[in-house]
Amino acid sequence: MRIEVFEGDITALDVDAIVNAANPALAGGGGVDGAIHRAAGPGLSEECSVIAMVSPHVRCPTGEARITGGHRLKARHIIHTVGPVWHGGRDGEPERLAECYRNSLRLAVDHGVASIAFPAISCGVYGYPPEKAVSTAVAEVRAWGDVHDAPAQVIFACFGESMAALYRQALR
Ligand code: AR6
Repeated sequence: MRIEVFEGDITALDVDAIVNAANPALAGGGGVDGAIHRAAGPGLSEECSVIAMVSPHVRCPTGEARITGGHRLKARHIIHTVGPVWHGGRDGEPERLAECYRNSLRLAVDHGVASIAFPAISCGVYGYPPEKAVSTAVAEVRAWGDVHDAPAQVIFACFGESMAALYRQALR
């Protein structure tokens, strides 16, 4: 498994799958979710709207993942996962965030994805401390690659130099 850091807009990447930091309704929103929905076009919302609800307004519970087509993106697939909202770290946030990475990688492998890009899940609106989130992201991707079939290329796509530096440091 080759792990890389990319600084810039995840929607521009020519990979088999990009991961979206979504909300439980898969309704679109701000941040990376908004960027992905804008770039993918209206077909993405239509596809999300027919994904089954597991409880009122919840198509994807926190820590789980769902897959759709990439629509107008170069990426063939979008894997939507819902990160935890940070409440101080004692509310299961680290385990939920770890599940986001594992469940996304499981879906990726099941769909024959050879290259995948992750944003910094939960590090924006959801308020997860970036250093902690980056360490979980790197640890989970590496641990997955040690024991499961895995995409040959994993990219951590991030906005800003300071976020990229955190990933590079964690990967060293
Ligand atoms: N490419 C790469 N990274 C990006 C991009 C982009 N185009 N845009 C933002 N980021 P956030 P969350 C970074 O808030 O915290 C949405 O409204 C951003 O700088 O997108 O999981 C959803 O609908 C940050 O480091 O996701 C949910 O309601 C990281 O992506 C909620 O936000 C994640 O920030 C999810 O919140």
